[in-house]
Amino acid sequence: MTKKKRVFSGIQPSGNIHLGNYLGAITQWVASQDAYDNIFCIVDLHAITVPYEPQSLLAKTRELAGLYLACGIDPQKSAIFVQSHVREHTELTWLLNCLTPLGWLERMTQYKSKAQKQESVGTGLLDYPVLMAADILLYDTNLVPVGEDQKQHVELARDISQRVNFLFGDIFVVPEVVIRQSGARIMGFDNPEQKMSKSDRGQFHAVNLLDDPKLVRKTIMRAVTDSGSETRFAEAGAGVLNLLTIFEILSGWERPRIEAHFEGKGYGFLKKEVAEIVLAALEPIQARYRTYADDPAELDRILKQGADSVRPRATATANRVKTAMGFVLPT
Ligand code: AQP
Repeated sequence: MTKKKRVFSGIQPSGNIHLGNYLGAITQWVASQDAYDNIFCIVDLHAITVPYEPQSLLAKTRELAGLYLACGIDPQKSAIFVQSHVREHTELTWLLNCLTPLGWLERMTQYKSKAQKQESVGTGLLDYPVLMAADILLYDTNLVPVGEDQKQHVELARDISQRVNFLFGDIFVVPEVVIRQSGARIMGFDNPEQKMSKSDRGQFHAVNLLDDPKLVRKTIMRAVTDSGSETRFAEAGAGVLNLLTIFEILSGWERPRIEAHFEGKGYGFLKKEVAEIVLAALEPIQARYRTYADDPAELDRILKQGADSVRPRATATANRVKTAMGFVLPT
């Protein structure tokens, strides 16, 4: 029997989890559960790279764990754990820091755009991709399913792994990025030129997975579109394309069927249909989420089980790297 490929990915507990996170990342994870050996992380150490409130980090970490489960990540099939519960993530980050040229980090587009928004930029923000490389490389990861915005960071993890392999021998598996063909970049409903993002505070910018159904409907019905009537994928403006893409992923329909369904019906109908399909997807997620939110002890048990299951592999990788780099390991 061939060994299953390993998948690793994560989300920051840094705000409300939105449709972009769900469609761009989580749906891919759920779909990969039977075919691959999966590790899904709640990347709390990444969430402190920009100003944050400790109380919010605490609450959002638990909320995200409940949402992973509610969205269909099955702890019998996939490890779910909190990044800071496995200390080797920070240890490997330091080792990789000392091998990563500064220029590689300064080129990262997410760093440049996030740094512009901060009065004072913490070193952690620049170092974010090295921590992400450590996350991925610790587990001999083959595949990293992410949204389009994280592609550059996974490519950097590849560059770092290849550099370390060149300098110290064959240590790391070189990971590959997995981006879905459609839906890798869900756009803001209030501005379809900008990706849907947790840090955007616009009232009708995003649909969050735990939003009240009335707000979900209102946000989608107010989605910015052009003033035309085009509903074909190839010809649609950014706002309409975003709505069509959301419908495509959630319905599982082929494009010709979608185009025939919406032809000549106007944008009001499109928005209504998208709102219905989004609400139908969110309803079971919200119901399952409530059962986990009501049982924090069970959530803690699952997170501990996840961390305990991945830790031996992380320790083995960190020791392999340290040995190759000339460290004396403790006896
Ligand atoms: N708009 C999006 N469309 C598709 N995928 C997306 N992802 C994020 N936004 C979209 C994917 O979701 C996963 C988790 O994201 P994250 O929390 O680790 O990082 P992020 O990109 O910083 O999330 P946000 O929502 O964009 O927050 P901020 O406000 O920090 O900018 C990743 O796989 C990501 O690609």
